[in-house]
Amino acid sequence: MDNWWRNAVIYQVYPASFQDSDDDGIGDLKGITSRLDYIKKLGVDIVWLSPIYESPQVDNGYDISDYQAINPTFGDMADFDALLAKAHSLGLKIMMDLVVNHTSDEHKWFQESRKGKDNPYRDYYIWRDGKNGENPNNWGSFFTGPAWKYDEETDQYYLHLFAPQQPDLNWENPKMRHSIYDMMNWWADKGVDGFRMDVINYISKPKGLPDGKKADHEKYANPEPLVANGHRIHEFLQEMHQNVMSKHDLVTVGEMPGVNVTEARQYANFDDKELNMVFQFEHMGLDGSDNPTLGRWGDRKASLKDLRANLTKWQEALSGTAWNSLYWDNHDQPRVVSRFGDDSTEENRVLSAKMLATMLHMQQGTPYIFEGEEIGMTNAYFKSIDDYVDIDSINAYQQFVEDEHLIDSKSMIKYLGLHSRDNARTPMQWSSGKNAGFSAHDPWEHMNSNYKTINVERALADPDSVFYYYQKLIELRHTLPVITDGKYQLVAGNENDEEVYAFTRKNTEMTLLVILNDTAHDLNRHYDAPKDAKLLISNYADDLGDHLRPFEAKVYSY
Ligand code: TEU
Repeated sequence: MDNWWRNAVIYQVYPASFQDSDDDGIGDLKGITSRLDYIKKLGVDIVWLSPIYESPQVDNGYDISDYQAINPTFGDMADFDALLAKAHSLGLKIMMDLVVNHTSDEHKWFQESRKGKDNPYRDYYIWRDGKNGENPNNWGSFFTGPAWKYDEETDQYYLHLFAPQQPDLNWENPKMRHSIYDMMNWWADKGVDGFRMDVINYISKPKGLPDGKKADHEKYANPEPLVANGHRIHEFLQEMHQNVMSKHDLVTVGEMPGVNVTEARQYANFDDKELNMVFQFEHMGLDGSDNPTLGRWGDRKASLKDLRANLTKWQEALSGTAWNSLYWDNHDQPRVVSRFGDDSTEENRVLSAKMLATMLHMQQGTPYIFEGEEIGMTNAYFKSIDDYVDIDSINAYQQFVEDEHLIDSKSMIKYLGLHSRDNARTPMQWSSGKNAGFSAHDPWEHMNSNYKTINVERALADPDSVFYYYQKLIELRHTLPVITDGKYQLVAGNENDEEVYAFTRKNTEMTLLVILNDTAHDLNRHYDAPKDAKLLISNYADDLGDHLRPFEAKVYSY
């Protein structure tokens, strides 16, 4: 239980949207370096950089064409070295995004691979013959359409679980695997402190690549049940650990759609054979549509009951065995205050952002903060499909509205406003000045129109801001061991409460009682805390005991 990252807090930077230093409308490394003092002020320990590598940017850098070069719009390797040095001088660690389920189709390995069946790089990717002139199997891509692309050159198809420009690497090939480990060691030798591993539980594909299950009206099967947590995944991660992680002091987190607690206990086990922690997705799947074909494209809200049951399940199942990562937001998710909170008034935005922060930061695990979350940035709610730039949003609109007529355009615009990845990717709101101080140039992605009210400048000037609340939560984690090691327990009888979430954290020295009003109204609840219990943190200036005000969050210690 003594690893340094266990009481750390991680801040995610989405490079294109953080800070532009050369006024081309796209954020860059120099921009990030210039804002490291701000990140340090928040009090976090580690900065996770979404991909900064050379990439044609079909999927905003998750399509890498050279793992050992910097994308020119972000700067060059000297800029990276300067960023790393400045971060280290401030006591901040740097976690890199590692995207090794697939590369870009412009990566030299793929360029070679497609040249011929006997090319030394052929088996770096997954090539198959068609079946009667059709795709090798019925898998669909996560970005709509089939997961296979025909390549005339050799009359075969290659697998791409994401965009056609993101061919999947063949992890069955030991040479390919060792090329990845060499690359990881190269970065570790350079001094980076960890890796966030993109869809890492998808790398082991099932033997024979069998068809997936699909409903009759669906064209393609969702491959996730077949590719997630595949039969060789633990072997591959253990091999990676032996070749890379065991040789350096690194923090690792695996992004794992479709992971359950049983698998997570093995991936992130204290025996330290694979990864330090995983990003699970279950709490991100509680809202959306009731129609499985539409997935998250709906407007059903998550209930407190479901959310609490899920968070509690993960707290309990990993306790004492493995380590949780805690997150609400990232570059793929809508803004938490718009999703699980209330952004309809300024007052409720601030209160609910703090309440949700308390809910997450008082749990056991390593918390992640996505840029802008710490000032309570909201969804952008763009009004037209032309405002969207994310491939996932554009393709979903195309499929469900234009091609299949499953949803009308007005509804889909509403659902995009609730769930599009673009909601997270609007530029960071630094000030009320032009383009929120992000860039003098019009940004690559529209600003959220509320930047004059919600921005860093205002947050830093207001002692009651969401920013200082996050700062306090982080400081508490760093000073009170109970937040890291205390046992989580729901308050008896709380499991069916539809309005309030209450839990305790307890170690041998201290107990914390966390009380969260998840509604926009006043209510009463009685919880037993000793008379001399101290109010550790709250989003209200005073304490009315059993009377809870809208979105009131409070933590007692005793
Ligand atoms: O995300 C994996 C993933 O689960 C998403 O692609 C998800 O399917 C999508 O956001 C719809 O919810 C990772 C990255 O975080 C994402 O940005 C990349 O697009 C994707 O992998 C491919 O690299």
